[in-house]
Amino acid sequence: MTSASTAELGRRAQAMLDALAAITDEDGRITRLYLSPAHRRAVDLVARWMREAGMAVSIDPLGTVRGATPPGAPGPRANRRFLVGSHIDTVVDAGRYDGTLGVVAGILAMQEVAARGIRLPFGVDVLAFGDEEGVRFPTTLASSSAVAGTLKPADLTAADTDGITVRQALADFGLDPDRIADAAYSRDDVLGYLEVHIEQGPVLEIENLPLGVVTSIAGQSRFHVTVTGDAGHAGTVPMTMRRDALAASAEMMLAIEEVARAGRADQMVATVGRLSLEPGAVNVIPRRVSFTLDIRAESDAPRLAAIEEIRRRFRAVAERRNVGFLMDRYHDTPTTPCGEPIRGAFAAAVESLGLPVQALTSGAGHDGHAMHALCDIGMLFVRCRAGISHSPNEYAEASDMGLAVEALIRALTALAEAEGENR
Ligand code: HGY
Ligand code: MN
Ligand code: MN
Repeated sequence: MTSASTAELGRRAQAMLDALAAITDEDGRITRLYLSPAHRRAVDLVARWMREAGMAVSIDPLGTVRGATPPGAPGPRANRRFLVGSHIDTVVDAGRYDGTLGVVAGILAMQEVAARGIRLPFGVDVLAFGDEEGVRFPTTLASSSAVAGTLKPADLTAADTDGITVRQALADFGLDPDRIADAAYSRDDVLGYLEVHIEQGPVLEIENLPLGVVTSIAGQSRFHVTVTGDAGHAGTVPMTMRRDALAASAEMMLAIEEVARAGRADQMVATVGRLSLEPGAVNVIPRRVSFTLDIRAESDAPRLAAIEEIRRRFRAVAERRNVGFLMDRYHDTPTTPCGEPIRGAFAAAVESLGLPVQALTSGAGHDGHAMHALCDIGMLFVRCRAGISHSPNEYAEASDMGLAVEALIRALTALAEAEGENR
């Protein structure tokens, strides 16, 4: 059987990513939010690719597209499966590689395994998740949590800014929100989860390496913060008598930045990504401000300590300025390790390509956070230009992507060989 070269695999990956990038709900930029019309079109395209790759395709109750290879070669694990995947939802004005590369790499890898006549001793499901970014709804990782069996019906009550709940959006998408339990795999059936993803950071480019093996995914906490003061006439209320919710929020945001900067040694980062205020008139003192806080660090203790320090500083600002505030945590994921045997299989695959094995942590969150509740996870990072992501300037070389597909194939065959020793 002819093997596609890594250059050919890279070309194929780039063409598929370009086709997905054309599917957006906003002209001129890539925006494909969970359960949106663009997500529906992307689901249909990915399902077609999986069928063309010879996989049995299904859409689960959370909208995850699943492509299943036939069971493995006869043996003790023929009916168990490795899961390979990532997400096809995006942020607003996104790049074309974040998430989609992991789905495309999975499809190309399985197509190539079949073309080479490789009989793995286990099955493989390729999964295209729809809610990794958590941009439309105040949830995140809903579709991979459902696969892992940790999503609760109450999680479907989260509503987007138009007041549409996840439950309603699932029904509008043609899915049955009462069947989320059907999305869950049984632990006994799953051998592990593998994800290929762009690094979204600068390390591989600095080290001049195309691939890296992930050791852990940074934990993250997300909050809605609401600050309440008094509206008032911009021309008549003296500065010393104001309860200005926006000025107070500005001081709180600088406190967030100070606390995060102090946590540099723990790779701490904190971001206020969304802000809204009321009433929003040029000559009215803002009465109410809402903003989001996303805080992460390489390990859990410093992140949790920083949250308490931020809460303490918010309290001091609120008292001094006589405003009220609420700090509502709506997402919290612990630091997630990438374990053996998958991490070792990715390392062996990278070495077999004649490349040094660069281990690195992930500051970005991934579906692996959720999948770790079900099984061991492993991630392979692909170099991306200047580490840029969540931006239309996101870019990965086709040759690096081709190496990643080949490394995924070799990681699965390494896991098969390891499997052979267990017979
Ligand atoms: O926010 C993250 O880290 C991921 O891209 N959703
Ligand atoms: Mn991603
Ligand atoms: Mn992302």
